[in-house]
Amino acid sequence: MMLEPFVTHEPHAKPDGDFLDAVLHGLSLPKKSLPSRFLYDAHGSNLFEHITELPEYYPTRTEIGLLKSQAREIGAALPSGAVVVEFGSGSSRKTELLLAALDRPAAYVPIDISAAALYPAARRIALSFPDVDVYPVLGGFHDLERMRLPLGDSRLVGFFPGSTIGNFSQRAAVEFLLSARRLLGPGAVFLLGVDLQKPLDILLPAYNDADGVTAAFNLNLLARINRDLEGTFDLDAFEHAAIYNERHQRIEMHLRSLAAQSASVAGRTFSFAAAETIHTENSHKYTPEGFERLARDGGWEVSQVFVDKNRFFSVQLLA
Ligand code: AVI
Repeated sequence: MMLEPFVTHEPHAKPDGDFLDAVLHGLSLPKKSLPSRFLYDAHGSNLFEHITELPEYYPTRTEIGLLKSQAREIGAALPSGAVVVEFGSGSSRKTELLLAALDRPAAYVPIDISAAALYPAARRIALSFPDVDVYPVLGGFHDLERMRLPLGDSRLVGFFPGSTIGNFSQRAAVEFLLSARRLLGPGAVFLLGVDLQKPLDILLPAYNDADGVTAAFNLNLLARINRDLEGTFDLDAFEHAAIYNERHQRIEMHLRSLAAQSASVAGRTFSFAAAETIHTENSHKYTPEGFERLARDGGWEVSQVFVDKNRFFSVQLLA
C-alpha cells in the first residue's frame, strides 16, 4: 500500500544557490574540483542510467547478479517482517530483488532528494508488493542528521546499493555511516553495495567506455554550468579523463583543459593552463579489510560479505 509521504525534517536549503556557491568555490581552489553530486541533473541521471548498461561498466550487472544468485543467503541473514530503508533510492531498481528475498517484509522507506525519481519508484514498488507499506521520504544525505523515522521498534534494514559510498571521501563515508546508524537505531542491520579493488584492465575501461558515454556524463557538468549559471565553457576545449590514483585507491574523473583558456561563471572569470584539470568525481575501490575498518569507524561491524565469483563486487551486511 502506498502511504502519504511523511515529512520528517525541514527540506534542505536552496539547491541552485548551492550549485553556484560550490562552482565558484571549486574553481577558485589551487586544484580545481567540483562536487560529484552536481553530475546528476536530469540529463546526467539519464546518462548515468546508460552507463549502468554499458558492457565495460561491471558494477551494476555484478551487483544485480549477486542479489539474484545469493538471494536465499541474503534473505536468510535478514530479519523477517523487516522495514527496508533505502538511502538515495533513485529508481529503486534493486529494491524488488531485496524485497523478494526477504521473509514477509513489512514496509519500504525510500529516501531520495529527487521527487521526480522518488514518487514514481515508490508507486511502482507499492503496486508490485501490495503487502508492503511504502513511505517515501524526500531528502538528501545532508538531511539525514535531522530526519526522524517514526517506525517504533520495527526491524530496520538499511539498504544502500550501487557502491555510491565509494563516491564519498573517507570522512564523508564515516559521517554517512554514523548518520545511518543514528537514524536506523542500535538494533538495525545495514546492507551496502561496495566495489572491490581489481586489475586496471577491468577498472579503467569501466570509467572510459568506448562509446564515450562516461565522457558525455562528465562533460555534461560544464554544459549544466553554462545553462544554469551563465557559464561560457567551450565544451570542445575540455576532455574527459579517468585515472586510477594508487595512493587513495580510487578512480578519479577529471575534465582536462585542451589549451590555455579562460571561462566565466556568473560573471567571474577563471583561467585554465593547458592540461590543467577540474576534478569531478572519486570512486573508491575497497579491499574487504579496508571496508571493515571504514565500517567500524562509522559505528558498524561487518557481519557477512557476499561476493561474486570474480570477486569484483561485494554486498556487505553490517550490524
Ligand atoms: C554512482 N557511482 C557508484 C558511480 C561509480 O561507479 O562511482 C558513478 C560513475 N561515474 C562514472 N561512472 C559511474
